[in-house]
Amino acid sequence: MVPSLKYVIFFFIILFQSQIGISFSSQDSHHPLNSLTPLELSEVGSIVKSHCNGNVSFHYVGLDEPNKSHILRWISNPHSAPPRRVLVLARIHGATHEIIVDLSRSSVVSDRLYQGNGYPLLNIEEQVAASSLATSYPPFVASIEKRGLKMEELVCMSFSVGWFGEEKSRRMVRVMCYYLDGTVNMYMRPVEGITVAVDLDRMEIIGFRDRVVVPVPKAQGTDYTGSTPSDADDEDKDAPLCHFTFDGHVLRWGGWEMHVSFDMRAGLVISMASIYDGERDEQRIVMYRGFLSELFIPYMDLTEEWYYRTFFDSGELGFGVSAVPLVPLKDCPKNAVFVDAYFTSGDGMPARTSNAFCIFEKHAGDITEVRPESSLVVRMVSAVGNYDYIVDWEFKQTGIIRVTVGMTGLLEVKGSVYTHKDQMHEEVYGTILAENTIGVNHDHFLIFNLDLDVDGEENSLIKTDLKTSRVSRDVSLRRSYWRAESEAAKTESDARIRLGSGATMVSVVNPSKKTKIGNNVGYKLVPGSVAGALLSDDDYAQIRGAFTKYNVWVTPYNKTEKWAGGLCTDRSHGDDSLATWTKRDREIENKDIVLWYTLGFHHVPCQEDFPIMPTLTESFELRPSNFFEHNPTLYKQEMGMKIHADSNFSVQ
Ligand SMILES: *[C@@H]1O[C@H](CO)[C@@H](O)[C@H](O)[C@H]1NC(C)=O
Ligand SMILES: *[C@@H]1O[C@H](CO)[C@@H](O)[C@H](O)[C@H]1NC(C)=O
Ligand SMILES: *[C@@H]1O[C@H](CO)[C@@H](O)[C@H](O)[C@H]1NC(C)=O
Ligand SMILES: *[C@@H]1O[C@H](CO)[C@@H](O)[C@H](O)[C@H]1NC(C)=O
Ligand SMILES: [Cu+2]
Repeated sequence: MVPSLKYVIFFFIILFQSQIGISFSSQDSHHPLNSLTPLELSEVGSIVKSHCNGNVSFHYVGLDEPNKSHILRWISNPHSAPPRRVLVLARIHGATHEIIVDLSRSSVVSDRLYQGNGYPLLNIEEQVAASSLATSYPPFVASIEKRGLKMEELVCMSFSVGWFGEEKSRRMVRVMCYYLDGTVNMYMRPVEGITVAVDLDRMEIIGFRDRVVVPVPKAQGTDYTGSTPSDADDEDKDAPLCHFTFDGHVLRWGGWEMHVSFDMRAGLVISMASIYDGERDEQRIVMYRGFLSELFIPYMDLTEEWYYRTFFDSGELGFGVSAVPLVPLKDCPKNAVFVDAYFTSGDGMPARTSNAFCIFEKHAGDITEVRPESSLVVRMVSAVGNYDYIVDWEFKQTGIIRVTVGMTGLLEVKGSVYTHKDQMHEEVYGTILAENTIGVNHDHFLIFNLDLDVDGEENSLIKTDLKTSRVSRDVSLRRSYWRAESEAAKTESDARIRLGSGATMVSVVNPSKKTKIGNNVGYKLVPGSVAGALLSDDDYAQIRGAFTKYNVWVTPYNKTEKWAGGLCTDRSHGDDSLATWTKRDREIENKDIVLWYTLGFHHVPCQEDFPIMPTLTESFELRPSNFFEHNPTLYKQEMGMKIHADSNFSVQ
């Protein structure tokens, strides 16, 4: 949520990286969905700089992905590779530009002024620059002195400020400072009561208010030791060596084959995941694309210094940029393979996050028919401000895809005058966790973009309701039973689903493919925590985060509809978002469709979350449902490991 020390450290990594230069050779494969290499990023940087005579700041650089039809054509004919194009969101003379660079032609092919509301991701450099303005601003210095605090013990950070109905908003942040002086755990000692607003384009302070003096929480009891050895270590002792192959992008394991890439906004992107069906002797596509589209974290405190905290961690800060280097044995088990990631920093130079992903085979405790089930995990950890999100994409031999999000880290706490619950006679918007420390209530909503192509592109969403029926005496001695009533969603409005109340099940089927005994081939969504939005529809935060209103949405595939909170999310008005796109109520039956799923929960902090939160884990699954003729692992056992040698689907 909030730029953290890690950001500051990152900043140095970037500086360091720009010195090293870019001698990395790209991987052997030339898959059109491959992550942008440092060489390509560097080339994009110089093409854009010369295109606009230098004065440009970079906010997003990512693959302008080729049309799906072109990718599918390329699979059968590797000579028809689509052009390698890159989307750049840049700020030039106070305006946002959407620039497309064609790397095959080394030129800018289009440069469009972004006309919508909202601004692109904040880059790290401007966040650092804005934060450092406060400490040299005389009124701010006076406020710190008034509180009896030492300037040199302050660490300041920039917070995005949301949108509250104003017609035209400028790019700005608010700077919030924390006090070290005896703790390494800076988030635990907020300096409350002071508001510093910074205009990012002019890089100057445009607002200052010292409203109220609140005691800074004590340092005592806020420290924790960051490194605890992973409990995964023990269970790995007898782990066999890797059974997967990975050429830098294409991952093959246990019949699964997929493409793994990195985007500075989304982080990990899984493409073209297919699974070998031994019975049909065929590699069958399941998911064309899967990634975390947005994270929305609104806080519930109405005071002047807090009300605006309604963060969009992906669209405002970048979930990929916030990836932290994974530490072997601590963050990933010993059989893991690590992958570096590259992104563009604000000045257009490539920057590296080493060990941004790890890939490993996991031998789970889950037992399927007495056989231990193993799976393959692709992991990334993003430290978006105070929280660490651990995202695992796990692929099982049973055909199940499980996505797990672990959350740990530090709460964003608020300083308070109270030292005991009995003193509180006004609303504090949270829980008192320690003396002078309130953990403010908030939500975490993570929305995934899941372009399922179950055995081909044309799919339908099936809603199944379990309904109780009464039974009359002349039919049976039973008085009731339940039956499954299924219906295909015809248009987008049929596919907006609130889970959790009643027995609704959701699956994606291929209406033109059936099993031998006649069921439609499909995959079902097994949801995890299904918290829904509690804010009113007309609350500005909720207008921007309206995708939280339903747990499930379906859209027809459209490659520009990627980001649930819109392309330019910072200060957005909610008019370019999943909730507005679906108002067109397009047809989605027997079409190439995208399933959107929101994993969410409400967080009422408790004392055990202080000073560091024990990992909270939530997950969901995509599970084959009449996709195979029977349990696919049984067939694999019979066939031995034939699967491996034979998988010959796509690439290179
Ligand atoms: C990609 O598809 C869109 C819409 O279907 C089309 O307008 C566009 O020309 C296509 N682009 C390329 C490079 O084929
Ligand atoms: C670059 O643009 C900014 C904002 O428009 C302006 O303040 C600055 O003076 C420009 N710098 C140069 C070197 O042109
Ligand atoms: C794709 O989505 C964008 C944004 O919603 C829309 O403007 C565009 O018309 C859509 N394209 C197609 C081919 O439907
Ligand atoms: C794998 O692909 C190669 C080259 O396209 C082809 O010659 C070979 O027969 C394929 N093998 C299988 C098992 O499909
Ligand atoms: Cu939380």
